[in-house]
Amino acid sequence: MFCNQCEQTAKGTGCTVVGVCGKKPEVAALQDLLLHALKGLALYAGEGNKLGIIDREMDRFTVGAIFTTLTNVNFDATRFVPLINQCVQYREVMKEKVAAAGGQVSFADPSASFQPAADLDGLVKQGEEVGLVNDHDAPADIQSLQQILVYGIKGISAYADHARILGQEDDVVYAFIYEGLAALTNKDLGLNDWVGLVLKCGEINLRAMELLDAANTGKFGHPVPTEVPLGHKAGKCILISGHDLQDLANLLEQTEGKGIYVYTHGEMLPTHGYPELKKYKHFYGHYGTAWQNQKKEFAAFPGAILMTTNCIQDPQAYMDNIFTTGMVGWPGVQHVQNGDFGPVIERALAMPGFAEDEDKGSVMVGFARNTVMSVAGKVIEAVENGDIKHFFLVGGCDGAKVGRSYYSEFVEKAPQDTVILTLACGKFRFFDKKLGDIGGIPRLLDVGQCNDAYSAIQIAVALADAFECGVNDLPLSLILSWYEQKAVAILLTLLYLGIKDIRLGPSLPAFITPNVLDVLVKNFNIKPITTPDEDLAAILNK
Ligand code: FSO
Ligand code: SF4
Repeated sequence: MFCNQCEQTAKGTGCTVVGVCGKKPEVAALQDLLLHALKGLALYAGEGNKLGIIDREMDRFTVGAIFTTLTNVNFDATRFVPLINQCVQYREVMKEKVAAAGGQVSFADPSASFQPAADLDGLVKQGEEVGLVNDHDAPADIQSLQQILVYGIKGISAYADHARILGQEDDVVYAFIYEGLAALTNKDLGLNDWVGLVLKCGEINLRAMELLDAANTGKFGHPVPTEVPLGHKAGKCILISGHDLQDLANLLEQTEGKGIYVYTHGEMLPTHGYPELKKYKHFYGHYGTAWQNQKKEFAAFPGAILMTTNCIQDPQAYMDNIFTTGMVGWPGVQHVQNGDFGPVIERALAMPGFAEDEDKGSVMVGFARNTVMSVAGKVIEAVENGDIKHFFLVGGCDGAKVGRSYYSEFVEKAPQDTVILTLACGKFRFFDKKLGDIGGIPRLLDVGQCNDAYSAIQIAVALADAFECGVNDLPLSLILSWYEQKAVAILLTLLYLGIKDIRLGPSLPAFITPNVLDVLVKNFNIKPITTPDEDLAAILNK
């Protein structure tokens, strides 16, 4: 196997024996094969698009299938078999439609005519042969850009899948996914073509994130400032993790009146701020911290656990209590489908629950774009009279690396006249710190999940408008932590928007070559994090 798609990749270069995440070589091979099959599908879908032939079911299948290949989503080899077969079926149907309309149906790339083996072992062997890298003969910099594109497309697909579940879709998003995947079969593209595709990936991701923002706020309302208890109530309980709001809504509806309290874990924390979710009295509080602490935290949870999206880890110690849904999978874990969480509820009722109430304080959520913009006047005044000197967006994913303590130290050391905006699971390093306020404006503002990066971008754009300057001219610095492929897509969006001076850590992606990095540094002044003291001094004394 070879996989280098996430930040914790082995030795900073690539997982080759088994994934640091727990991904087995068979699963890596099946994911590679699924992507191979999807490239073949994309060739015909791209032709179909040119002729106005759209197959919405195929589009939805495609983003969901890609979502299964993201880090920490699906570790269950058996789940890839139907996906690979369905992909080829969709390809053949599209091929027929394109042929009937007089379009091009002859492609030399092996992915266009790939036929899946009859069984799992055969598929694994096929996957080992196709591998991850598209064109071994291509120069290293082109391979690097191809990988950035694939990982960016994975991020877009995750957002597009979330958005389409709530009824928000756009042809341009699907069309780009096909365009990008099909491009990977083209050996004639030069460096500039690949740079163009990578930036277009950022542009399309902005649209995908906009759709998701519209989906979440349209269905559940704009988040409002909300105090979330970190303790618990005596009684039966369910813990929900991942990012999917519709799954949470279904769970809340199905648990109402059953004497079960629902708690969030990890990236589900910001959901407490949505009016249509917080209305449920039994939607009580937040339990635990970020994804990489789940083994310890889940093992101690006295109820059922539902994993809706990434990031799942090996659940051996609580196998009977955990359930997956959507694209998530782990061999042997019960998978519940179609929003029917009966088995999860049954398990929660059979488990002891919390014996007594415990107060562990609280945190505030709900500072997404609508809330922040509603106090824009106050914020602008505070900047103009010097009460707020600088904004930091300290956002991104968390992970297990020691170097990630940089982010908590950065927030602790940020001067009193600065405001910290945060999003995604990296916030758990400092989410419960009491940073106080500046004239009633909290110094720590939780914008939401990594899925809410659009909201943070909108806040920055609104501030730039108010100050009649560009985003790069604002007293705002982005201090980002990355882990997996959604973060790659967000980073590409920020580059597409021309955002400069981003500080990125805890380490730079293994799939970026020195030359590609050089282009990023020259054009966007992107830089690796150093130490909190050094970076704070450099930013504030500029
Ligand atoms: Fe974290 Fe995992 Fe949200 Fe990521 S839970 S690490 S970018 O998958 O999704 O922030
Ligand atoms: Fe390794 Fe990350 Fe790939 Fe898992 S997802 S196999 S940890 S690079």
